[in-house]
Amino acid sequence: MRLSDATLGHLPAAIARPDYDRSALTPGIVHIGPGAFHRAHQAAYVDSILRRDPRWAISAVALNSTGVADALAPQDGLYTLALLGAETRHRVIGSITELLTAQRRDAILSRIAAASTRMVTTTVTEKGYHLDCSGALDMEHPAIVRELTGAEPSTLSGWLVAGLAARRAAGGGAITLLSCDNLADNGHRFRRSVRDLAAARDPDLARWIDDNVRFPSTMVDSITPATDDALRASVLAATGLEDAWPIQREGFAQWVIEDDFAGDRPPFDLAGAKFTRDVRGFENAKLRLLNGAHSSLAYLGILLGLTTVRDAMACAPLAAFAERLMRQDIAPSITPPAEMDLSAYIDAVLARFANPAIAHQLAQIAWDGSQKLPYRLCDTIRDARAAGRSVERLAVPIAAWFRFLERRKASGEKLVDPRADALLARAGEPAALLTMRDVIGDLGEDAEFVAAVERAYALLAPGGDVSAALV
Ligand code: CS2
Repeated sequence: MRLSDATLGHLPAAIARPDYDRSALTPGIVHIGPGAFHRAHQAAYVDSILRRDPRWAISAVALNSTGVADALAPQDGLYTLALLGAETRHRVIGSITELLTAQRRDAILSRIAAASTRMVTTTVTEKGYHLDCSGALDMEHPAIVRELTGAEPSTLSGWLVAGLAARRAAGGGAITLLSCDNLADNGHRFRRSVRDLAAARDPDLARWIDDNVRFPSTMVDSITPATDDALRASVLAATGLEDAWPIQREGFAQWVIEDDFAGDRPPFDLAGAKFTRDVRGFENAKLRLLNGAHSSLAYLGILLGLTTVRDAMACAPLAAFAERLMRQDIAPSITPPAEMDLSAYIDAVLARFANPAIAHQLAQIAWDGSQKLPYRLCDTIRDARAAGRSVERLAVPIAAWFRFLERRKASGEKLVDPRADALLARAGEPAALLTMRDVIGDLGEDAEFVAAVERAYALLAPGGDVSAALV
C-alpha cells in the first residue's frame, strides 16, 4: 500500500503525521528546487506551523526534472522523513500541496503572481544562481545569454524575472524571496541573480523589485544524506506504507533567518527557527566551520580510501586534523554572534559528523567543489592572509581537492561539477588550477598560499603517505 491522504490512517501510532486538516491548506510559499535538503529542512519547519496558520503550504516547483513530481504526486505530496539517531524517528510531512514542473509554465507564473503567495524560497545549490566571481549575475554564462535574448525562462533568474513581471502586472503586491542555499550573504547574492537580469531586460521591473521585494539572508543547517534503497526499506518496515522518495536527515536542524520580510512573516520561530537582524555571524560560522571541515574530510577521506563522514571521523589522524583546522585556522576568521560559543559549536559539529547512525557519503560532499570551496575555504584563507596568520593547514584541503581531480581524470569516473571540463583539463597541474579566478579568486597570485598548496600537494602524491600532510 502506498503513502497518500487516503492511507494515512494506516500508519502505526508511533509515526508522526500532519496534525492539521490538509484539505484546508492554501499555498503561501512557492519553493523552487524541492530536492532532499528542502524536504528535510524547510518543508519540515512549515509542516510544524500549518496547524497554527494553514496559509503557508508549499507549492513545489522543480525546474530541471520531473522526478520529485513523479514520486510525490501519487502520494498527494506526502513523504516520510526519517530522523536518524540512536533511535530513528519517522515523521510524515504534509506541507507540500502542489507539485509543478517546468512544463507547467503558466501555472508557475500565476503561482508567483498570486497575492496569496507571500514568499518564494529556493534550494538550487550554489551553481543555480549563475553568479560570476565578483558576485554579479554572470552575463556571459550561456544560460543567461539565452535569458537575455528573451527566450522562454530556463534559469532561476529567468523564472523569477518572468514571475515577478507577472506579479507586478497582476497587482500581487510585495513579496519575500528567501535563498536557503549554502552561500555567504545568500540574500544579497539571490538579489543579484534576479535583479541583474531584470535590470538588463526591463529596468522598470528592476525598480519595482527594489520597492517591493525583500531578500533576507539565511543560515540553514541539517545533515541530509541522499536517499538510498536502505532508507526505502527501513521506511517501509517502520510505516507499513510504500514511499517512492522518503528523505533522511540527522535529528538536529537549525534555521536562522534575517528579519527583513516584505509583509507577512511565517511563524517559523514557533518551530524553532530564529529571526535576527544579523545573520552573518551564524552564516559564517556554519559555512566556514561545518561546511569547510566537511569538504576537507571529503577530499582527504577519499584520498585515504574512506567512504563516509563517519568513517573519516573514525580515522584518528584525519579527525584530529579536522578539529585543528576548525579550532586553530578557521575559528579565528569568524566573529560569532554574542550568543554563540564557537568552541561549543565546534564540539557539536564534531559530534554530529561522528554520528554512528548516519552514513553520509564523502562523494556526495565532494560534488561541485568549484562552487563550494570559494565560500567554504577560500574566504577563510583570504582572511587569514590579510590578518597575517599561517595558511599552511588551510592549503591542505585545497591540495587534496587537486589530487582528487587528478584521480577522477585518471580513473575516468564522472566528476560532478559544473566546471568539470575546465577542472579536468587542468587536473595534474596545480599551477593551472590556481589560475581559475572564478574558484580561487586572487589567491592564485599569492605566493605564500601557492607555495603552501604546492608543499601539501607533494605530500599527497599517489602512493605517498597522506598522514604526513595531516599535521
Ligand atoms: C555538505 C552539506 O554536501 C555537502 O556539501 O557539506 O550538504 C551539509 O551536510 C549541510 O550543509 C549541513 O547543513
